[in-house]
Amino acid sequence: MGDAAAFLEAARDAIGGAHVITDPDIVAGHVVDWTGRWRGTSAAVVRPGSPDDVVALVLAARRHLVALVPQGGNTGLVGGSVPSAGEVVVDLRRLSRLDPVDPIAQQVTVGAGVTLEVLQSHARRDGLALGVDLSARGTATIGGMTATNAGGLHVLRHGSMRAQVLGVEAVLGTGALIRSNLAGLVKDNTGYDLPGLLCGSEGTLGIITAVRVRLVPRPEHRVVALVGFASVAAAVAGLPALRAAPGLRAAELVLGDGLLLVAAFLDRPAPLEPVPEAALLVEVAGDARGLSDQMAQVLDRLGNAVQSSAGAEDPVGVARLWRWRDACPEAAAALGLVHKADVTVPVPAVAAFVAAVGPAVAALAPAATTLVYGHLGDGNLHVNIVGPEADDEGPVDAVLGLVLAHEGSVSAEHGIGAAKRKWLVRQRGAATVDAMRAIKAALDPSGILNPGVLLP
Ligand code: FAD
Ligand code: 2HG
Ligand code: ZN
Repeated sequence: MGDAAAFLEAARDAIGGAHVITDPDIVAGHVVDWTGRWRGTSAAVVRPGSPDDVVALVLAARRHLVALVPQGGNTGLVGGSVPSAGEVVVDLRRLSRLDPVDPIAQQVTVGAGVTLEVLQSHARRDGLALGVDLSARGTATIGGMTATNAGGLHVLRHGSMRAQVLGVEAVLGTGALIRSNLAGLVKDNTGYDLPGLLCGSEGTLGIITAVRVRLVPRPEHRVVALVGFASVAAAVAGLPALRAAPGLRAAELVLGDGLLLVAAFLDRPAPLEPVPEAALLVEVAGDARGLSDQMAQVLDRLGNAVQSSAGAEDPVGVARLWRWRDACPEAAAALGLVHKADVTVPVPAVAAFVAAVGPAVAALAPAATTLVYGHLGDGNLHVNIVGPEADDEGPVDAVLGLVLAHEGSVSAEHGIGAAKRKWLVRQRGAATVDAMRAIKAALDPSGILNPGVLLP
């Protein structure tokens, strides 16, 4: 539809030919996602090095009617970062600004292309950390995490990205460069909250170039226990006992078949014997005083509900125990192409939902393997289905139908992407989606930003 050749010429003029990449071998690395489920094609990858570069690219894209897909670490799991219809990929990783941490405000401004891991080691020098953590930390970027409103492992303590983001610098689909609260004011009720709007906008309204985030004190110590329960219902019933611990930072669920799968993947014996129906990875974190006592009290309050447990207080042991949870996505991927459903249901409905998922998938795909793990404290479950062909949406649709029947959400933390567009109206209602369309039309009037994502 657009004039791609004219766009690429304008891009070369604006950001330099070295950053307009058409080499098919390099482009190929940008058009498939982490799961291999989402694939596309593109004529080029452009790599802006400054906000002004991004402005020039967006204006050129408008002029020549060429669609763009913003891309950070390409670890998104809903197909939002790959070009589904020949869009040009905008690789944002050169936006690597890393301002000094403000230790008084406990905030920092970083470029969109900075990875979570780099931000964490930067903040660590001041005894601080970003409150969001996820196992793709070495690759996922702060821009991508903001664009998806990423959640992760510590939401029950610190909230998702939207709770960390105070200010944003972004280039809207109009080509306008906005800087909204990069000073990091905690209170600023002057009109619409654009940083909040860009959080979770999945690259459809603007290209985020930098973010001002709040930081939290980095806990000096962590105490972790992997606790086995006789059932998912027993694990859910244990949540109040966990929440009573002031240092609680994670309550992650892995089912027994998940533990066995990870054991095979890591080539380790199962961590608990007998292997329980359900296990919770519990972390309390803070300064050293009293953490062991907090964990002991948690186990005490859980009482007979605990079938077995394994604990660790030293960094190596803590990391080893965490592998039982954070290796779940890799272990699932090792089985084959994974269909993912990232969902929330109200916490009291988790056990009923988990019980219903396996049969719902098996009814359509009897040979499929279904794995469920996730962030139990948030009611956020990751249903991973291996077996169906890449284009067979039936099993995931069945899972998402169950989610709505349990009054949940079809996307907890990964976003809508390309994967769940058809569910948006059912989830949010036509009037709300119309309002979203009006926002999209105002901020991206030419429809050039991620046109295959989010809105149906
Ligand atoms: P990308 O994948 O590159 O992009 C994601 C979306 O954001 C796309 O729609 C893209 O167009 C848009 N985008 C990217 N950068 C920008 C920008 N600068 N401006 C505007 N739009 C942009 N997610 C969680 O929430 N919690 C988890 O616990 C978690 N764990 C994960 C574990 C593994 C092993 C993997 C592979 C993924 C995991 N994810 C998790 C998903 C993923 O890491 C997050 O969605 C992350 O926020 C994506 O960041 P990214 O830089 O890779 O973004
Ligand atoms: C996690 O919590 C990520 O591990 C990935 O959000 C979820 O693999 C998944 O389905
Ligand atoms: Zn997750």
